[in-house]
Amino acid sequence: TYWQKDVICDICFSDKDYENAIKYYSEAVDLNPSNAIYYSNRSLAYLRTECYGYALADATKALEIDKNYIKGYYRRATSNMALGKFKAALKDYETVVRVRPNDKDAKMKYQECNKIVKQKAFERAIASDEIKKSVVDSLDIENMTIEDDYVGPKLEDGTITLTFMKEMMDWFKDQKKLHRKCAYQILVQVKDVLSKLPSLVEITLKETEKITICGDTHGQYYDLLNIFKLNGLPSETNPYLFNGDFVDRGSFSLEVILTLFGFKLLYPENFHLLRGNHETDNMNQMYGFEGEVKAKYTAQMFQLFSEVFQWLPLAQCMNNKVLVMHGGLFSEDGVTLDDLRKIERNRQPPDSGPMCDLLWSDPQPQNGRSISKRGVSCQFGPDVTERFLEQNKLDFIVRSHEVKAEGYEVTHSGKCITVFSAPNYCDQMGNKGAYIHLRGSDLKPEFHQFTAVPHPNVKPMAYANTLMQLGMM
Ligand SMILES: *[C@@H]1O[C@H](CO)[C@@H](O)[C@H](O)[C@H]1NC(C)=O
Ligand SMILES: *[C@@H]1O[C@H](CO)[C@@H](O)[C@H](O)[C@H]1NC(C)=O
Ligand SMILES: [Mn+2]
Repeated sequence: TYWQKDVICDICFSDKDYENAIKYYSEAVDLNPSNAIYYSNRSLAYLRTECYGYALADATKALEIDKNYIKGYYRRATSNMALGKFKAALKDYETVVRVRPNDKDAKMKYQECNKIVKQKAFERAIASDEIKKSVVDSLDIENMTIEDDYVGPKLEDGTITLTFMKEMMDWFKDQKKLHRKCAYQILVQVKDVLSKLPSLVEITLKETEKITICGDTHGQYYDLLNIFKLNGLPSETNPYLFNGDFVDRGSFSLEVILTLFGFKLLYPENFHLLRGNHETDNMNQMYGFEGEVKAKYTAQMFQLFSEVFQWLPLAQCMNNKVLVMHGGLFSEDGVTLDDLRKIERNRQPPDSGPMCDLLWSDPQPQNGRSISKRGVSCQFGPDVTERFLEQNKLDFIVRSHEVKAEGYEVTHSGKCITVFSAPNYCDQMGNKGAYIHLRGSDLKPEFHQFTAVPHPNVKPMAYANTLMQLGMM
């Protein structure tokens, strides 16, 4: 009965078992397709599992059934916010304020969203005014003084050393702040290094060499340290590839990204970073990284991060056989490695096309392509993967972007591998993390799993936009 389903679904939500909640609400929707609450509640479960496209569709459906259902407007607004469609979100908050003029909460949400819409309009206005100047040109790093009472790590002659990296990691572990001069030194140098890389990085692993591929880390600094503890610190003989989504959600994103950038500078040839969909302005504004940088440093430093992120490469190919990217394959057949080499990546990702797909798409079990559950890019089936690999003479792809219970998943007959390295994602998904070893001798993926370690008491999303916090949806 429906009653039983309601009970089951309440349990699902309290256990944060969103996948099951979605399953049961889907059954409820099939049995009774005219109940707005089922759609609206499933919309929330989709929001929590980052399926913003589906969340938007369900909220819209709930409002079609009952246009006076206030929660439906909130859910649709949150979905649109998550998709970076701020004007559409504002319209829904407007409706709620109109219907409930005395609701303080509604008014607050409306104002928050309105602030973002105005800010975006302002940014667009100045962007078209003149070619945007780099923050680097307005910095006077040489002249920044380090106060005598700062006893943390410093660069020697502006150079990163292994000693500096070890000191910085310990310093961060104790929740201390790196001096802003050092942070700027790292950012300016890493921008220079990244901007010289191609959009598709191509490397060769020798017979005896092995690389470790990690997926999303999402500001989980203590879990990143745990990866280094389990798998060894990066070095010339212990190369790593981190496959995007370093920041947002976890509240130690600055610590994660400065550590990764530091290693990139220390071992430019043996430490690799690819861009994820969260190394972008829209995501950083909603999911915490912008807020975190502003809280710990300044808005100007966030601007520089944004510039650096635009230079992160988009894909990496190993021994001409294994292709790694954050999201996945393409909305159309026929994309070649040469097309990837030619992508002008120094920008915020467009709404469609190969650059968008590399950062956003997901695999699906059935053949063909479908509309993305996220509302951006597409989902691609095993046949799509097969054709792409064949055309480009590749063996398989490795991607990240989706939380997996075991930390990794092998799909498309072994030709599409997902790896995710943020265990117990957002402190609530209960998943394992994983990383992959790939050896030059056979290029066979070897999976290593790990579980979450404790972190200081700062909750995930602590710096996120208030409209994205649970309870605000
Ligand atoms: C919908 O979710 C709310 C919590 O947001 C819960 O109280 C309610 O029981 C759910 N309704 C149904 C029909 O599942
Ligand atoms: C440092 O600042 C002083 C005073 O603003 C200026 O005169 C000097 O040129 C600056 N030095 C450098 C290296 O930019
Ligand atoms: Mn992602």
